[in-house]
Amino acid sequence: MGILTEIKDAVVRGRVDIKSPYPPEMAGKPGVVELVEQALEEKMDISMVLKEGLVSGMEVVGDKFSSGEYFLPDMLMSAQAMKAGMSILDPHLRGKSIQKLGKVVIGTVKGDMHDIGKNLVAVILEGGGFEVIDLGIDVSAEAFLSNAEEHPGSVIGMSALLTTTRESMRASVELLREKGLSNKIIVGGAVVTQAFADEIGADAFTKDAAKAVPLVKGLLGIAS
Ligand code: B1M
Repeated sequence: MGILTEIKDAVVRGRVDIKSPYPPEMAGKPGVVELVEQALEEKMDISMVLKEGLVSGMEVVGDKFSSGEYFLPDMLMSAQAMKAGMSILDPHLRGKSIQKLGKVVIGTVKGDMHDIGKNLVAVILEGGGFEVIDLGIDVSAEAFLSNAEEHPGSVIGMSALLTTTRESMRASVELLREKGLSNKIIVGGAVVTQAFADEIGADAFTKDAAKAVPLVKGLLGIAS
């Protein structure tokens, strides 16, 4: 098995590290932490480790949850494994950019606790040279509004993973528009599409975290 497949498998099985007691049948075997470290030592491409290892593992977890094979605790264990892997990649994704290109205020919308994709977008934007203010999860429309007011000229980023919380995203965009704020808005997350982004009046959408940097540059009129 190649290292990327091993990382993917460890995410699917929720194996965080070699010391973890979970899953019991993998006792003593490396987890995401050791495997990602090994991939970095082998100078593997970071975006491949991210996409073909970690993110691809989470896709399998989603499918297993949809089909009833996995339950909430399984998803949680996999999320922990994914986060452990992300924390190792984090400094490599952030890069060493010193000069800030602009400010992005980002959060997962009200009612939604999913933060892995949002965190990824935040880290990649920081790596791309932006100052990122992360409001966390379950962010109300009012909180997006007050932050947009506090940081004029910032781009507002919203993430939603649930069909139900797409409506919170709509409400947040509507509130900013109603109050006449000129901040540009970028949206994303598994349930968001370009059509939905257009429908609610967002300025940009991407399903690929890596595309957030050129998109935000475009919104701020910065040449790529
Ligand atoms: Co949940 N969950 N979950 N979950 N979960 C999904 C989203 C689901 C699709 C699973 C499924 O049924 N197949 C489903 C939603 C169905 C729907 O509404 N259409 C679901 C459900 C139902 C639920 C609960 C309701 C389950 C329950 O309680 N019965 C519950 C809801 C809790 C809540 O939020 N109120 C719940 C809970 C959880 C956990 C807590 C266990 C855990 C989250 C842990 C955490 O985030 N800290 C979890 C997980 C892990 C998932 C899956 C398996 C993985 C999500 C993930 O992290 N993906 C997910 C299935 C799936 O998506 N395949 C699922 C990896 C991540 C990198 O991708 O976030 O899409 P993603 O981000 C991408 C892009 O979308 C984009 O960039 C990223 C990478 O390129 N992107 C942006 C994201 N945000 C962006 C913002 C941008 C731009 C791009 O600009 C600002």
